[in-house]
Amino acid sequence: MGSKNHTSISTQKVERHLQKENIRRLTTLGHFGFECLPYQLVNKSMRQGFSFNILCVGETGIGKSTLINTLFNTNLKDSRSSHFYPNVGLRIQTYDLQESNVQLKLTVVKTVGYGDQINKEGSYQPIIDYIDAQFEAYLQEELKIKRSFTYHDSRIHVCLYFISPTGHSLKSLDLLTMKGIDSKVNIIPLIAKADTVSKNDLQKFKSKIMSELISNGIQIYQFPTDDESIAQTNSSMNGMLPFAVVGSTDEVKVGKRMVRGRHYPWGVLQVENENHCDFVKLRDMLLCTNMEDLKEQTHIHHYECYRYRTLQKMGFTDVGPDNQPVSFQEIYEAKRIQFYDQCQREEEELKKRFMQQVKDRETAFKDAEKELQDKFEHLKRIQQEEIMKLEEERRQLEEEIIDFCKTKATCETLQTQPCTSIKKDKDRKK
Ligand SMILES: Nc1nc2c(ncn2[C@@H]2O[C@H](COP(=O)(O)OP(=O)(O)OP(=O)(O)O)[C@@H](O)[C@H]2O)c(=O)[nH]1
Ligand SMILES: [Mg+2]
Repeated sequence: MGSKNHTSISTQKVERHLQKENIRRLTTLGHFGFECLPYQLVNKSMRQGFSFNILCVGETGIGKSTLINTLFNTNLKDSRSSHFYPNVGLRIQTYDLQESNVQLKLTVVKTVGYGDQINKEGSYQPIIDYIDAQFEAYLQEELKIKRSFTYHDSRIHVCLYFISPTGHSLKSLDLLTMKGIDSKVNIIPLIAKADTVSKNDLQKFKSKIMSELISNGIQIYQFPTDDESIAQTNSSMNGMLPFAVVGSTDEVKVGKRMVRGRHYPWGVLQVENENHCDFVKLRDMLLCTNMEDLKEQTHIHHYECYRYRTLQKMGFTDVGPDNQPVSFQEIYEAKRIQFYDQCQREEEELKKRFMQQVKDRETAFKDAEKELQDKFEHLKRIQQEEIMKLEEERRQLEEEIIDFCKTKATCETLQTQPCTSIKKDKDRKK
């Protein structure tokens, strides 16, 4: 009954749309062949293969590699990370997987050293930078004149965020990172190593996490509910987030069967048993039901936001100041003129500044020259005065010498005169 109602509402919507667009609906008679279009698409996709890019964010040793191995039931050979990296890094690995005759190019990006630093400020920056770099690479490819049709799209389709099984609450780093990336990537939060939390605690922990995410305004990925066939499953799965997962590739014997699980002294935790953990739910949601939606959301939502912001920053817009549509060419022309004007203005400004600098230097040189000249004149004056003084002293000395000589001569004359008169007197007495 509900489904009938839904169909009639969508038919009404389509009718209204057709009327608005002035399109006539015709019922075709006979076979044309375009009913096979979906099969053509399926065949083409099968030939081309699929690609999926997962980002795993979580502390060192939280179980990222084990979970990815469990998801794809393979050993994707990954070395363990050290706890002593000074910064957070990323390890990127790409694999070609095949299931039946479907090829999947899987890229797994994992954090390295996440949460190990004492100062965790900016720990999420390398993650944001990586996501943005993939968007930028895609945008650059899109803007190329000669585009590559074999371009490998490396945009991140989903971020599996591994939460520590503290049973308590989210760490500030979890909140900061998720807040930083929630507008760039579809986040699916996971409680890692959920086998370490009891069933009761797990429920409380899940509710606590969700309420913390909501109160901090963090947007996580919601499984879509617009497709009737999966709406019910998806909406019930939305209510079970964050998924409590356990990873293991070990085969354990349960009864007569070998299952993947973790063997404990008190029993076996079966990874694929929905009563034991949410692993199967995650795998179904991620790989079976919503992989295409995750990719679509990445393209039409997250990438679109990045593209919009980047092109707007570059000055591109769809409408002019008068709210009329403008073409790419018009914007390019306007930008070119604007750029040319700006160059001219900057050149003028540069010239002016240069001239002013030259003038300033000239004035400074002139001032320095004048100062030097004044100093020189002053020294010259002092020297001349010194010379005149010396000349005067010399003249005085010479006069003194002359006076002295005169005095000396007079003295000598006086000395010789008495002697001669005494001698004359003596001669006379004789
Ligand atoms: N109890 C429990 N242990 C797990 C689980 N998943 C992984 N482990 C164990 O945790 C240890 C680390 O697991 P990894 O998968 O290497 O962790 P990782 O996050 O990839 O570690 P790095 O890449 O070194 O950062 C291993 O000993 C795993 O066996 C889990 O769900 N439950
Ligand atoms: Mg690992």
